[in-house]
Amino acid sequence: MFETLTAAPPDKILSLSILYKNDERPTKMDLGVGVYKDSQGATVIMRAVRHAEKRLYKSQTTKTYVGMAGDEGFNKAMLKLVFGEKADLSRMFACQTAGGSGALRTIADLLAKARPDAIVWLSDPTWVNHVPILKAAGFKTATYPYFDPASGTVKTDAMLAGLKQAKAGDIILLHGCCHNPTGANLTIEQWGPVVDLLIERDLFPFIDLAYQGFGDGLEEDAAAVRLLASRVPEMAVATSCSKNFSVYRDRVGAVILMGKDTESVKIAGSQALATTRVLYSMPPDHAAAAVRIVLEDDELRADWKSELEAMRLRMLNLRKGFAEALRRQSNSSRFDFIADHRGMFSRLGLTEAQVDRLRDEFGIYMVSDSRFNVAGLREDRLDDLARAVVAVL
Ligand code: PLP
Ligand code: TYF
Repeated sequence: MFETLTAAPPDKILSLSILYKNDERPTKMDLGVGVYKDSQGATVIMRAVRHAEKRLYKSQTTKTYVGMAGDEGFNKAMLKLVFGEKADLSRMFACQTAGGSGALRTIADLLAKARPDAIVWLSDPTWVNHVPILKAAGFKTATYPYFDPASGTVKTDAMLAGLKQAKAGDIILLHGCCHNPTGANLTIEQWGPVVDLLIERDLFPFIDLAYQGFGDGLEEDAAAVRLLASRVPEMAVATSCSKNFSVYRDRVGAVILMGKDTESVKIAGSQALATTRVLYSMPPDHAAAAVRIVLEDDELRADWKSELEAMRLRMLNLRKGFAEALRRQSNSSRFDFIADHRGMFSRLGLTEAQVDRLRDEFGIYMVSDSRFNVAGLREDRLDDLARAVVAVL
């Protein structure tokens, strides 16, 4: 049986962590995998989540199955987090999934049942797992222009022109905020024409929202999704709690569907659950229950928000500090875009050979496309890093 197989290529982001771990240089720097780290380099459990876990430990009396859609309190809380406290949820469906990745795959499978011949359009570039997930669901994919490396911004005109190549009924995957890997995002004003085009051309929005709260703030990062919800007839959103609740390994996210009416979204939701049933039957409970406890409790929610805001502001400061260090070391404004970007990542615009040199000569680890994790930067080593970058230019 197994002799028919050849080894799968390694995940190019996750495999960096292994290389980093095996590097014995004390000055090494891990700017690879997208995990938030504090100034000590630690990925701590958030205070409110810790509290909620203790509460859960004391109050939970059974580990029996929760249900197909997971924790319904969690699902409702996620809808409110994404669409706002006062949102009309009558055309919405949500179910808990195993991480944002589980949500992406569930939505992909659901859309493949609904419209198997559609093409899914992805930003150029996009997150490494988008194409494999969509291909696994049976979709053909195509790309629309997105990032302009010369200016570090979104090429909005080219993006709109590219999207015009899509046919009615095609699916457009968009990053709701904090674009991975580029860090370049549409302003809310720039979203307007994109939404107009989706409506005019009958294109289906599929939003990946993995970093709500890491960009401009919890509400601000949901602005594009909320704009879409106010205008398009239908859409799907894959959300993740991995980053904003720091519960990576516990695997919590949600599928959110918005339908034309209550009845159609109910049907679509039942098909989403039929999809998860054949994938893993039911989602894991623990951290979803903890997230629900945090979001339902005024005090814990406030504490979670303030810790998340501190994380966001730390990343913003690191962006400014790193852009300034690069300005000092390179005597140029070439890297100023880093301070304007949002979320966990930006790309330095280095070649693969230059990224290899940073790793081999300086012990600095980043993805081969020169994407670095902002949260992996150390305040006290920004100039060291900038010097190394300039040395390989
Ligand atoms: N989408 C994007 C753009 C991501 O960067 C990630 C990464 O963590 C995910 C989705 C899914 O993450 P997870 O499955 O860990 O929730
Ligand atoms: O892009 C990142 O670094 C995060 C983490 O297969 C990640 O999204 C990376 C690769 C992967 C799963 C998660």
